[in-house]
Amino acid sequence: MRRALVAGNWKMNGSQASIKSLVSDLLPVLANGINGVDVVVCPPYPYLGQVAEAAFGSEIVLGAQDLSEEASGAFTGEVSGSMLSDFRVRFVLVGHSERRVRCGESDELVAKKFAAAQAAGLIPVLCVGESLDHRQSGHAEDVVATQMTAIIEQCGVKALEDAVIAYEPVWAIGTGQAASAEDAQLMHAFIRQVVAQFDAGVASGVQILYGGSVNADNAEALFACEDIDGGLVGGASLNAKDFIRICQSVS
Ligand code: G2H
Repeated sequence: MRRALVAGNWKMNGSQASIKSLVSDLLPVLANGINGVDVVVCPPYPYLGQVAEAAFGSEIVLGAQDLSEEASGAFTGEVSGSMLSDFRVRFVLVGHSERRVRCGESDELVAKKFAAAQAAGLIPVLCVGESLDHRQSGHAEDVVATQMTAIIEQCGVKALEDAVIAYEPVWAIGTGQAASAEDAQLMHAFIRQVVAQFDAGVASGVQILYGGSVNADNAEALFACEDIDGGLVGGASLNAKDFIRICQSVS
C-alpha cells in the first residue's frame, strides 16, 4: 500500500509577510497531520529558513524547488543539496518542466540533480510530462518513457525506491485545464509499466503524483485513481483553504 503525498510548489511567489500568513493559516489544520497523507510545501529558497522555523515541530514537511547538480564550490547562484538538508528540507523537485523549458535542463542534467539530491539525503521528486504538441501528435507516452528511462539508466532503477515521481503534462500546468482523471490514470499506469520493465517491485512501490492545475474541486477524482498517489500543486497551494481541501481529498 503506497502512502499518499501532497506537495505544494509555491514557485516564485510570496514575501516574508504573505508566507508568514500562509503558514499560520495552514498550521491549525496541518500541524498534527492528516491521516494517511504526507504534506510537503516547497517555498522559494530565501524563505526556506522562515518556513522551517514556523513549521518546526509540525507534520508539515519542507521541500525545495530545485538544487544544483554540484556538491559545493564556485557555482555562483547555485544551491547545493547539503545546504537544503541544513534547513531540514526533505524533498526537492527535479526536472520541473518550467526548468526544462526555461533553463534548458536536459534529461542528463536532471539525472545528475536527482543523484545529487539522493547523495545529500534528500528525496527527489522527479517531474516528467509531455507538451501539448507531443500529446496531439500521439507522442505523449514516448516522451514520458524517454524522461523516465534517462533517470533509470543513469541512476539505476533501485534509486526510485527513495524517490517520488510527478507526472505533470506541460499543457495542464498553470492553465486551469487539468488532465481528466481517466487520462491521468492512463499515464500513471504507463509510467509504472515503464519502471516495471526494470523492476516490478520498485514499480509497485513508487509514489506517482499528478500535477497540473490540481484544485480543490478536481483533486478528489484525481486522487481516487488507482495509480495516482497524490498531487504536486502549484497555484492552488498558495491559498491555505484550497490547499487544505486538496490535502483532505485523499481518500
Ligand atoms: C505544475 C503545478 C505544480 P499548477 O507546475 O507543480 O502547477 O498547479 O499551478 O498547474
